[in-house]
Amino acid sequence: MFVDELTIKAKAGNGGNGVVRWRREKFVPMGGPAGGNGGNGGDVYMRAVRDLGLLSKYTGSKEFEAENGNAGEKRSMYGKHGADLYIDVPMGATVTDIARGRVYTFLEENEVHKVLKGGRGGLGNEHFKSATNRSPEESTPGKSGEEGEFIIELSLIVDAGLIGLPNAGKSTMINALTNTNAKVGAYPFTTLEPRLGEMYGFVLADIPGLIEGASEGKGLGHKFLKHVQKTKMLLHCVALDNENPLEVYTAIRSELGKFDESLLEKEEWVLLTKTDLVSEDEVQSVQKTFANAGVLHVYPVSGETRDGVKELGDMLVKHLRNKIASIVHDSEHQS
Ligand SMILES: Nc1nc2c(ncn2[C@@H]2O[C@H](COP(=O)(O)OP(=O)(O)OP(=O)(O)O)[C@@H](O)[C@H]2O)c(=O)[nH]1
Ligand SMILES: [Mg+2]
Repeated sequence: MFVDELTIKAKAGNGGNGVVRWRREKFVPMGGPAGGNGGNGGDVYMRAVRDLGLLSKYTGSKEFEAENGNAGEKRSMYGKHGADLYIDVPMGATVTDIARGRVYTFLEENEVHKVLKGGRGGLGNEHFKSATNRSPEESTPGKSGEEGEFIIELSLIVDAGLIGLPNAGKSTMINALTNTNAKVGAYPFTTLEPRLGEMYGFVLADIPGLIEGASEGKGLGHKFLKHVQKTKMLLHCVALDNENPLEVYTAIRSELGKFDESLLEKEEWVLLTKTDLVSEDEVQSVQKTFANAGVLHVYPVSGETRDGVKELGDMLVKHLRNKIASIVHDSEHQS
């Protein structure tokens, strides 16, 4: 399951207590103060890692604690410091410390922010020794570590979203184009949650199948159309074993438009999938039908035999690179 928002609790370690101890020497009943200071509690850090699916792994364990410092010891020895804790968050995440109102962003791999400070260790009685007080009975307790609740959000910028009817071959296609391993099934709604794959640094999302009525909540559609809104472009899959591919295509377009008219403005490439199931003539005739309807970016592919997949991947990467270059160019000109 893809999780893009999660709330966790974390606590830095408490400082260890300072202690009251006395030097023990033969024939000296009270050899002076020798209680050590407590160790500091561990701090809590967050660290960005390259794992977009990371948040789903935290659903069982949402509470994190750094180690406490140990109490001071006899013979003036410090207690051991508690170990720091590193919580991994996916690269691209924004983390909000709810109570303190602080916001951290994690843009680079291995970027680290300290989010909670451990409590300082308390002072042992040796610390209070002075010319006027040679046998201090005083010590102080360790301070508590900071606690906090954090919202981790991953507002992913998906470069291209694969959409289409159930069984259109979307999962097969994301598997062929990226490093992911989406479940493929010969039945509708195999995919229940969006799934991400990476292709030369670009993020593709396999969106669960849409059906007529999706914009009103039929099937799984409604919930996932908001993910479609966030993508930079759409890869609209239409299987060639449909009786009338153009009709299928138009039906999905109409659902997109009903949900959000601006989705129709979003750049879209049509992938005519399952070319291996029909003749070459058939492929060409469907392409012609799309062209006549004014749909120009149409690419026939087979996820099964991988015919046309490499060419499609190369074109897509090149296109996305240009697209980003032009966005950067535009924003530089505006500022
Ligand atoms: N012959 C052939 N079969 C394909 C091809 N692509 C997918 N299939 C088959 O079509 C069925 C559906 O494929 P999926 O990739 O699961 O389709 P999907 O669009 O992800 O379906 P949902 O997740 O249910 O929306 C499976 O039985 C696949 O093996 C293809 O290029 N050729
Ligand atoms: Mg699927």
